[in-house]
Amino acid sequence: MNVLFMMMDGFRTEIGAYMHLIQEQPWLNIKVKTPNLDKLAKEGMLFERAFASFGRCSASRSSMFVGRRPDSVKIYDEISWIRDILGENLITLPQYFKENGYRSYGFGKTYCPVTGGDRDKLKSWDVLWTIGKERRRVSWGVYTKNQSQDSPLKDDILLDKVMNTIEDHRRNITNPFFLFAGFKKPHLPFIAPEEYFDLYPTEEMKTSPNEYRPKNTPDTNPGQHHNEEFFWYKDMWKTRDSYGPDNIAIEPEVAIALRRAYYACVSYIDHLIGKIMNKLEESGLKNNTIILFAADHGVHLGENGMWGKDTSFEVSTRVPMLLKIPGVTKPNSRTRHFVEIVDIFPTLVDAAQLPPVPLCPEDSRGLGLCTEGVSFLPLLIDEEPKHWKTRVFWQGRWIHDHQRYRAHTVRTDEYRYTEYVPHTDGAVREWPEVPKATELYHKATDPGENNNLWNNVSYADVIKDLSRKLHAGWRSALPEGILDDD
Ligand SMILES: [Ca+2]
Repeated sequence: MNVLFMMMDGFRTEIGAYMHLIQEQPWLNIKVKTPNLDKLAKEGMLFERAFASFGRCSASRSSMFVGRRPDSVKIYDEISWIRDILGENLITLPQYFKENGYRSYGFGKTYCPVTGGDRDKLKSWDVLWTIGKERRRVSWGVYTKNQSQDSPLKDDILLDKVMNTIEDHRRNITNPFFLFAGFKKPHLPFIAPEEYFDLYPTEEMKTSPNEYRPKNTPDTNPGQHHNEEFFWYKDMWKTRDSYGPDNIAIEPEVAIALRRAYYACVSYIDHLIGKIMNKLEESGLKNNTIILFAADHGVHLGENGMWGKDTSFEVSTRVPMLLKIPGVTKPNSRTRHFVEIVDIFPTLVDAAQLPPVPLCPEDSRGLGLCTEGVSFLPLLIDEEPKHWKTRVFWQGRWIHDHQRYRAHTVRTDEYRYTEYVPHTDGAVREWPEVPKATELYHKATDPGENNNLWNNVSYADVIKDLSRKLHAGWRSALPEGILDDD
């Protein structure tokens, strides 16, 4: 069975097939146009509640490729390299497939930084093509036919690589493939061909429904982030001042233009995915290829008064996930059970029927192969397993008074709770008695996370319980039976 893993860069859960979830994700744009992804969702399983392990590329992707959580992988920036930290004996997801007889292809944006993948050329990949940096001066723009001659869009080049690889396998290669296609869009700059802008007339575009800081946010605002990537672009410099340190909303016409360009990129990507799906179908490989569509994190487009990724809010950490395993997934199936990006490694291994990846011990330093995730194959086989995890975790960062803090979040069915604690290069072994700051949102009544209940006395017991669960960590949240089988 082949594996085609398509990973998007900063893609919110905005696919037509997710729009039934607007009550619990009020930031969704119901007018998004993604016919090809909707079709893929109909063919396989849609994960309604999938989460990244961190709201930014480097940490989230490293965690996904290694199958462990950010405080075990210890990568929070675009400079550090996983093997410098975790050792040369580390076995990554593509490497595991490669070592098990697969031909592994790493195309596009693989690890973060974008060139980081080069350093893993021999170990993880048989064939590697990295996407390179886009040198654009504006935050968004319409890509014209003239430009296509001198500088094709990176994702168009990626598309060619993927199509040619499928064709090669159809013709010549007998080994199964593990093909990782890391798309560049819809990450900034929001540049897409004109026809995709036409799908979103300006007059129909709306600003985000909650362009404000959550109520009861203290002046020492832990939810605030310092990611200014929207303001690196020349056309955004004049807006930077009005955005300011408190993350207040930007001018409505700028917001509308950016949002429109973002959705144009989403529909452009959808179109490319349609082409890949058609190619798989034509080549006769669709019935023996596992297809996974996911994203490394989301992005704020004005929600919670912010622009950009890298926060603990769900608009930054909740990701789309669609999976089709021929002969296993039931068409048009959905699950509400929680899944996390660290689950991808053991799940794909399980789906391809390779030897399972062992569960990591509490401290996995020095271990080449283990995972802190859980295969979610049982959710596909039996949509209502007896036991599944009832909480998930993600991490983030915060800088305050020149001090670095780490954000640790636990998400249950009912709440999102976050503690901000002094930064450590690794898992927190001793939690401070009083965190520097906390956030609590009652997801059941406040899905958009607009009212921070951190100091509301009537939630004191809830906070106590969530804090205990957060400190107990991922092992305490494993589905029953996993630790016993270990
Ligand atoms: Ca990213």
